[in-house]
Amino acid sequence: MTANESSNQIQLPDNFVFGVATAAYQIEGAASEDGRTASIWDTFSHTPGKVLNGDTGDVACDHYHRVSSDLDLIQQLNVGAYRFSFSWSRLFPTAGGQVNQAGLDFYDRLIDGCLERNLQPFATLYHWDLPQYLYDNGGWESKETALAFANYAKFIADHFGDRLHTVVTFNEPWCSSILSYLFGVHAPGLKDLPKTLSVIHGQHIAHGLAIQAMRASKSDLPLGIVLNAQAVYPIGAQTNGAAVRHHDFHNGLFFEPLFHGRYPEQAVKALAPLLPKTFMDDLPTIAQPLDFWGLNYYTPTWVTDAASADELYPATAEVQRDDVTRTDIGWEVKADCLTELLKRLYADYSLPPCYITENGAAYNHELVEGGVDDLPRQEYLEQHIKAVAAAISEGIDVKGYFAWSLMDNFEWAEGYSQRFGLVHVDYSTQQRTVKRSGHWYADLCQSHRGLSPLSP
Ligand code: IFM
Repeated sequence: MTANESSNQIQLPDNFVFGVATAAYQIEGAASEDGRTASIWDTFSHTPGKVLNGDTGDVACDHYHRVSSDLDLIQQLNVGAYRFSFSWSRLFPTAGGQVNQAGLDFYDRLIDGCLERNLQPFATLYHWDLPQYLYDNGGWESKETALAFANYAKFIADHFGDRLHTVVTFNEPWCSSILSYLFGVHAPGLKDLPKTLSVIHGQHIAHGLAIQAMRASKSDLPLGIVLNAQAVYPIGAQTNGAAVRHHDFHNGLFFEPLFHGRYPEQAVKALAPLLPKTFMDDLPTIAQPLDFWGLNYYTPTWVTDAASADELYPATAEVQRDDVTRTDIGWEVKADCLTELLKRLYADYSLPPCYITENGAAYNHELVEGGVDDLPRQEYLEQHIKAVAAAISEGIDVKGYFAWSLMDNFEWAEGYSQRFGLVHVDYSTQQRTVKRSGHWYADLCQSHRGLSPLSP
């Protein structure tokens, strides 16, 4: 079946947006250039043993120097939107709020370049790269960081607001709290539950203050947040309780305060002594009305009760199922869970319209005779876009889909070992090659948008 034949079978609303997504630390490089200072990810990746093979984002995809040709590449994929993140420490390299002109010029070039190519710019303020000077001053546990974030957000709305299509405050705050402060996998690499709870809460306050600041600056700029909600399933009927606790902790601690102005009752009961003292008072600041939210989905989560009865709430353990299809990073492929997750979230919470802000697969196919034949990624994307179409046909308001990722990049603790791109990157030459999946996606976007084919 040709790309056009298979993609034509996907029925989506006419105004549905297709895009590709990236994040600053994963692609920009130029880590010490033009005034940028370190973020916690520079510090972490330069700490031996934290990232596979000692990889860092120092050079990454060198996007900082190649922004114009990378935007041409995005345009060739026929997408209508580009989702990227700002590097906070490139724009505000030091405490005190002085903007870095070179950083500003870079993002002006990026955003203007999107508009010149008819790409809607979808911006993210925080994709995990907290300036090191803010971490050293208390990080997300300190209210001062939340206030600095609100000032940064206000600056973005003031300066770029009339050129941006949407802005989200945080990308996957689960990762920048639980994965980073409880599981120790991401920067700053801690394993501390009270700190984790205080970071979750601190990021929520920062989100609320930033939304208020951006609304005051530019009231018609669509604002949201991106959450990597887990599609949680019990591994057997006797573990239903574990699945409920897991959902409450890993999803509820985010969805309930952000959308309903409360924390999940059972979680609060279990964790009360560890919660920040002011957590009830801050809830009205946190629960700001949003214009949309973003869902990042990759794989389902199967859970059971923790092995030891002494484990702290939620006292659950994840289980890897046998005999399932997995991507090269080991994540189970199961597209119907995306449809079910959307339906469950809209049933449980009062949510505004949604974009799928990330979805994609790590497959490490290499360049062979000038091409990359990554059929499994193409199949993954097709199944998941169909799962989105199924949710829409059942009444869920999904406005768009962003493939993760535009190109292979720095995959956090996995370094450069896992390739998520529609475009292959040869890190020794920085040569970009559109993979089979990228050509398929370009065909899909072209037929969806009714564009005439671009010349090669
Ligand atoms: O690479 C990440 C991205 O930064 C956030 N969402 C998940 C992707 C794949 O792990």
